[in-house]
Amino acid sequence: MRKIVFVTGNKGKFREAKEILAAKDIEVIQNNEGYPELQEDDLEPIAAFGAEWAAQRLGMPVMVDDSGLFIRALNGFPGPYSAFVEKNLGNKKVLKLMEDEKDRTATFKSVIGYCEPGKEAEVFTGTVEGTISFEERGTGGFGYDPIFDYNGKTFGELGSKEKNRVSHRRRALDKFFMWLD
Ligand code: ITT
Repeated sequence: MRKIVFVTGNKGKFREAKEILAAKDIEVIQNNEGYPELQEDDLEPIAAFGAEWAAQRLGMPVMVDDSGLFIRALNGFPGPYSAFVEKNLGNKKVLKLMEDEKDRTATFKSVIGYCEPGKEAEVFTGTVEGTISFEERGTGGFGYDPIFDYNGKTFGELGSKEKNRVSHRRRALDKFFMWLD
């Protein structure tokens, strides 16, 4: 079985990746020592740099997942600042920012960076389109899941099985797996 170290401090991301990759005979091991996150508008260079940095440091095949929520009416905010905004503002304040907005479309994006020591990183992007709900709904998932509405249910209401079938992370991991194969 292939072993990959997943460098992330986010338990929700790790749990989902583990569930998705278990079906593919890949064992993922969590490492929460972090990596330097570049300040960029796009997630791809952040994931590529992080994966290369961590692979060099750990001497093992490494994956990282840089993700974020891009809200159209807010010109893509919080985007690459999603972790900071979640920690310091939270879902209620994001909903407040969206109070008067009619266009509620948003994109969840996940970029998997993968790197083997001495090689260059590969990146795999997955997105899913939805809308920002008017209130938090559901207790499943993590982070922005209670305010991300996908076809009438938030990711917080969907349950992990259903979310993992359609999510941005699933789509990025599918591309990664096809490449590994
Ligand atoms: P690591 O960098 O340690 O992996 P992080 O939580 O800091 O963890 P990011 O920098 O990629 O991760 O920030 C992404 C933010 O978006 C963070 O607040 C996540 O909780 C949130 N997020 C990412 N994927 C999500 C998902 O599937 N559902 C809900 N929120 C998500």
